[in-house]
Amino acid sequence: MPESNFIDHVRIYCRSGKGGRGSMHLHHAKYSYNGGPDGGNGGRGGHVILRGNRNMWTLLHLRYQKHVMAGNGGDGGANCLTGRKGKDEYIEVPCGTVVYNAETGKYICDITAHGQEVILLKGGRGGMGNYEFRTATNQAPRHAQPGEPMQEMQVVMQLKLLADVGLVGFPNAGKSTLLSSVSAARPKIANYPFTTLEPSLGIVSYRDGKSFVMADIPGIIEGASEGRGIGIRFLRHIERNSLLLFLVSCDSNDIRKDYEILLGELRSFNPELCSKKRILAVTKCDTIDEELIEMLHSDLPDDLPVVFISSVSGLGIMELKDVIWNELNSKSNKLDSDFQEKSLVHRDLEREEIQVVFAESDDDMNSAGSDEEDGEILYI
Ligand SMILES: Nc1nc2c(ncn2[C@@H]2O[C@H](COP(=O)(O)OP(=O)(O)OP(=O)(O)O)[C@@H](O)[C@H]2O)c(=O)[nH]1
Ligand SMILES: [Mg+2]
Repeated sequence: MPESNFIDHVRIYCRSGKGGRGSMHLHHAKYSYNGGPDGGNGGRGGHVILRGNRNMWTLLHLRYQKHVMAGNGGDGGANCLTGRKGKDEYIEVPCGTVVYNAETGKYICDITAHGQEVILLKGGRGGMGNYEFRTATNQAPRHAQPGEPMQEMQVVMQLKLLADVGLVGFPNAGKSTLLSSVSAARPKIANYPFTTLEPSLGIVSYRDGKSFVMADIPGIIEGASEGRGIGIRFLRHIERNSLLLFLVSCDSNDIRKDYEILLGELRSFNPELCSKKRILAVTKCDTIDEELIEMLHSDLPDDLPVVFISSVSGLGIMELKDVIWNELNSKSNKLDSDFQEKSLVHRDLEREEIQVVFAESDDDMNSAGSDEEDGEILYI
């Protein structure tokens, strides 16, 4: 099998730059013998910054990048010269990337929007030169500060695709066929299990130019949570979807039982997945007649809407889109506006674990050696 281009998990060592030393210097010139202190401040070390990029879909570009190291700040100089600022390092990541500390497993941050920037590791502040320490009673201070040290961390980045609807079903249920019939996505389709080995996204257009995003993931089988099949690793890509579309083929012996097996596997991966809105689609209905469809109606799960569809003949596809759209926009599926402003994701993430402070109110960055750009940079 050729190596896949879909990379959704990378581990990188990151290090910010250390702050430059403040200078201890006393001015000395031909006609100004005791010219006083003039040691400049050290420059701040470079930050390691994460930046969301909507043109990226995987973490492939980081696959072979094992280290990201920002530049060190320059030392201060005589004549009150401030040291140069260390070069910031930007790590571009696709929207939907979650970052964890690799050693502790602690959640660090979540990049959800294009252009969103989060300082992963702050560069050390530059030390103050002796010019800053002059006072009326100490006119020639002979000390200056060293720069702050660098910070380092091993981080794990995981991509969780951002889609509205996630497809869940056994292998061969017709997930990829549905995605390719309702969107321009062209996932591989074939009549054998595990055709799909990596997730793909498609934009489904709906009435009046509206659209939503659908994610196709590899099929899961009974026991997937114990590692059977290709396991449930890919289920994290539907963690952010606000709606789950279960697909069960109409030739199944027991549609209700199949649905319950799928639900059970989801539950053992993450019980919260079961709190999402669900829809069941019975697929491949072009292969059975209307009488059989009527018969199947009698034994269906009753806690969710059920639609009979065929991606080949188009049967029930419009009805399915209507049901999806209504569920996506139903009141119970909306997050409060306060949360939506901050994030694109649909479901709560362990947000309480991160502390974010906006640059404007960040006083501790106003000390020597720091010259921050304006903008909405988040500090963690
Ligand atoms: N007759 C008919 N065949 C279908 C329909 N949908 C899918 N199929 C066939 O079912 C087979 C499996 O379809 P896929 O879309 O690859 O199934 P999948 O769920 O993506 O399977 P995996 O990727 O292996 O998990 C293919 O041979 C499709 O042609 C349908 O609506 N009608
Ligand atoms: Mg498939």
